[in-house]
Amino acid sequence: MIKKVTSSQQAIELEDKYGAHNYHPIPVVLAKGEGPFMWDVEGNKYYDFLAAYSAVNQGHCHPKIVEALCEQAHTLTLTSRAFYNDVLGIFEKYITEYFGYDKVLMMNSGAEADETAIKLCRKWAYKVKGVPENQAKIICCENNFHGRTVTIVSMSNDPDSYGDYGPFTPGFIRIPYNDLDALAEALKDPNVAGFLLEPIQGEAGVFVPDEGYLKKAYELCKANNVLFIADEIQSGIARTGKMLACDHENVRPDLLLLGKALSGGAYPVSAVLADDPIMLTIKPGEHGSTYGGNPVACKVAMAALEVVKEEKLVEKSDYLGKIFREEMKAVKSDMIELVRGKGLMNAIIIRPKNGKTAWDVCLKMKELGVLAKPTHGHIIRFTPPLIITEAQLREAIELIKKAILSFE
Ligand code: IF1
Repeated sequence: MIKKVTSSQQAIELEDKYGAHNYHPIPVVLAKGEGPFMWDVEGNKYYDFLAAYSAVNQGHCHPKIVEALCEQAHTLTLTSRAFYNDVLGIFEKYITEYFGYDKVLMMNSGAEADETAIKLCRKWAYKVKGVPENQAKIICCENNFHGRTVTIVSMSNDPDSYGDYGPFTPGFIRIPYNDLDALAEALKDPNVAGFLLEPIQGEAGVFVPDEGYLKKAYELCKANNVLFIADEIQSGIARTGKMLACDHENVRPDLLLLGKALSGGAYPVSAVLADDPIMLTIKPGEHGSTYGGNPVACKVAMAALEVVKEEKLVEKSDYLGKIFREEMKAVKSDMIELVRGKGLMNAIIIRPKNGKTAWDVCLKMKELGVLAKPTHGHIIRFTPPLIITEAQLREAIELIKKAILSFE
């Protein structure tokens, strides 16, 4: 059995031969991570400016999170929910007080959190709002990304996400993002039970809605007895310079979806938070998951959330994000079409030049020691771990500038 790859090339060949071809990664093979850094098989060091799409906000292999993982892994890893255990209730109290909700339903992946929210919303529609059976509708947004299950891609307008995966789940109304008139119109349908959105669209390329959009959208939903469902799986946990992106407008979602950095990149953990009138519509045996809320997941997530507060990641994300956008906006290159974002959730829209694209910029960045990856061809997302220091951020910014200016 191969115990360790001897080269990056060998690792790439193994994946090509034995793994599904459902990704096209940047050609780098990582072997170690620590804080804002990763090292490849040959020992080259990189700034990680993706942070696993904002799952590693606390930095790679954070000692406190790894310690929590290891300690519980040596004690009790999984009981299933057929029985109680001595960790879940403690964590449920911790996370519901942390975010200010009555209850939490623990799952594993972000997609499972979205699926859970869709089921909770429909259950609430029939049991509380009084929508006729099987008539509940959920409003979603153009260019959304909520995961990759068949029901979730039923909401998608991205052919890469939904292509050849039909037949699709009915009951979704898709409207333009950041468009209150479209929302008001869609809300006229009495069978609408929920509005599911990303407070900042991540995969769409860090699309920040107009100031006031979230607040007004929330108010429109309340006026029509419709649940406001915030998918904060990417935008949450201090990423945008607030604990939640909804906090920028003091909006308290009826359903709050968390994942990714909820566990600091150490373990798959996701959660849906809601108050009793919504959460208690699901009765025993009506939803669940083998690993959902397992003792390791809970200990890891508790440590990951403590790190956010102890290391003041909300304040750091806000302060460092302003530096990033200011520095990148000052770059004199016609390859930079637009710089946008909030906190350390940013993106640069790249204007192709002499046939060079965002992909070429990312390859050059890799050469210089910074890792990021384009989305939708021409947009590069920059989401470094929030524990990066100002000095490290400024060093990485110089390397990013150098990569872009190398095409001048
Ligand atoms: C991949 C994208 C980002 C998410 C939001 C739910 C989920 C995600 C707002 C589902 C997951 C991940 C999926 C990952 C790459 C990454 C991604 F490029 F796919 F679209 F971040 F933008 N809600 N996003 O961003 O969470 O089930 O993955 O835990 O598919 O490679 P998950």
